[in-house]
Amino acid sequence: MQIAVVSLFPEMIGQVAEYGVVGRAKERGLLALHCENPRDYAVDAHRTVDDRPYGGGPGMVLKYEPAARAIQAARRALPEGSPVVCLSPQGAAFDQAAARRFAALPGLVLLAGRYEGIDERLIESEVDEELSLGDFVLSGGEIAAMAVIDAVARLLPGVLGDEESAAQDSFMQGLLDHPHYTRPEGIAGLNVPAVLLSGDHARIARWRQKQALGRSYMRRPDLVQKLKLSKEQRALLDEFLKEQGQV
Ligand code: 9D3
Repeated sequence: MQIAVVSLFPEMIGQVAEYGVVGRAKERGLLALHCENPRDYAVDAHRTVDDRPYGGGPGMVLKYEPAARAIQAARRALPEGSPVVCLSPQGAAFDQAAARRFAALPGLVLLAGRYEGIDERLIESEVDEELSLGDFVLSGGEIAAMAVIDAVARLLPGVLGDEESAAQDSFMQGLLDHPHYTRPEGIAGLNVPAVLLSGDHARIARWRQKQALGRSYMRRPDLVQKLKLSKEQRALLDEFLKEQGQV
């Protein structure tokens, strides 16, 4: 897969490709990253990429022309038909379904904004989709683009080992993970739940499912609401809530 990022801070994007899963994907030739900087397409003496907002107000706006040229250059470097996705606070929520959708493409252009915003005409004429990481304020789209690159790279065939891939699949059942423990058995007056030391794999699986359901219900009721719980899952959740003194 090829991903091109249009950004005024391409050095930031380079960082994500130096470590961990994304680094491995690049090394193995499964992912290629390409950056275009609107600054390189600014033609005036000051290489201007921003200007004051029409209608007044604080901050500056990313200008149409240099950014549009950078997007065009990014498109030329990528397979025909690669969509342009803009990272912006106005976007729909980026989620695992979007990551899966992108991982199935041969190419993807990510546009990371800076300043107070982007000239809306750029979005109208060059952008296929706007995505946000959530309801909090970042200083620009670069960190969001890096998050998308990381989430997509892990889904490319051959990037994760078999075990990691299987774990990822089971995680995406739409529930939060169960708690994890490692040695020592006791620390800070806290012990590992006895069931995890029992060697009884069926009981352990049942306990983990119960914890996953219970934590999801407590912390992310929206996730549980989206699922159709089986009879067994409903019983496990009831058991969890009883143990918590919630029922
Ligand atoms: C404080 C400035 N805000 C005034 C209402 C507007 C604003 C403009 C630009 C807020 C953030 C940004 C820069 N953010 C992104 O480019 C961004 C982002 C984010 O801030 N939160 C979550 N996801 C994303 S994706 C891109």
